[in-house]
Amino acid sequence: MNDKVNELRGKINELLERVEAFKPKVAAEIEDFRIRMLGKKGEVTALMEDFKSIAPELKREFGQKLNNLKNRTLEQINKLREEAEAQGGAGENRIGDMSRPGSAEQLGSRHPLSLVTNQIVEVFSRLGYTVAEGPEIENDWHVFSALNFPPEHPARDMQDTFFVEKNPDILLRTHTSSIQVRVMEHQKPPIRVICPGRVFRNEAISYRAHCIFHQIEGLYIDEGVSFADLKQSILYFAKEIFGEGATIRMRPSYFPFTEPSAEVDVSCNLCGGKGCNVCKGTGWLEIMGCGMVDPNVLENCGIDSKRYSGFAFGMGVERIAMLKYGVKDLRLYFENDVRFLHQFDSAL
Ligand code: 2U9
Repeated sequence: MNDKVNELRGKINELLERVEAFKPKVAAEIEDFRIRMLGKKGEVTALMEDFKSIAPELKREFGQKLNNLKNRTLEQINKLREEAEAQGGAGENRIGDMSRPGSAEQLGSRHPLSLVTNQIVEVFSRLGYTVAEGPEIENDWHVFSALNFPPEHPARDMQDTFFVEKNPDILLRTHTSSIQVRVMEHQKPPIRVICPGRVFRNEAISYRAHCIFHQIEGLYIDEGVSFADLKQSILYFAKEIFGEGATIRMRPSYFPFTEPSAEVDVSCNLCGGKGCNVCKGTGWLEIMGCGMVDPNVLENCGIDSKRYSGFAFGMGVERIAMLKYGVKDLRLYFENDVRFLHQFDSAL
């Protein structure tokens, strides 16, 4: 008799463990489990039958144990059914096949400014340029004085430049030209560098201006570098970025660090040069400034201006990306709204 009682205790415990450990892969398994446990020929039902023949003094203990087993089994089945419903298995009544590969997480995409920067750097690296970087917090020499800015130039004003702790010698660079100055101070020609980076100007933020923006500048110095080399390099760049059909024109301009200087326009790729609202009817879009490095700048950086000449160019990355992707408001670049960023998922 004792053997029978012990066997019954063991069986109840074993079934309880199975109930707790039951983890269905598909919802149909829940119903199979219910039938196996609580159906007419189920294992819990069979124990209820055994209970009838148990000694009266043990009925109380076993009655409680069996009731507990039956209730736990029902609770577990109901809980699993609810979970299966919540997992969207209502129609098909599926819990989700645990062996199926997980659903793909949405991937991030490259920021349009990074995309354009990488493309520009790649174009110039094909022409033999290497990337150079430099500090964002600079001194007056590398941002202004070495670049031939006169002492009273408006860019040196508090209105235009951020000074660090009101020290007139420590400032946030207003252009990446300071990188090229540092390169020239440390390297002998030939020099061919492309310099991407963040720059800072004390401007009110609007759809077309921001106090932080990105520039890419290039510098090429060697013996016998001419304006014709500059023109060909810029034309190659324009065709690579805006398409084979792109043409350029140069308009005379002025910068303290280049002489002669020019603004570069590319033919409007939207209207094919006929004139539209993007190019304001002119058929041309302004993309960069450039020029032959002023001999004073070469000398300031320890390069013999009688032996060497060079050209330099500079462009705003936000502007190039606006023209390439039709971005209308510059502030979008800094807000990181995923609805904006995901539009560039498939961009190169
Ligand atoms: C050295 C010598 C010369 C870099 C140059 C420009 C012309 C230019 C602007 C374009 C739009 C800046 O982002 S922007 O506002 N840049 O027009 N930059 S030539 O000339 C240099 C640089 C370094 C040592």
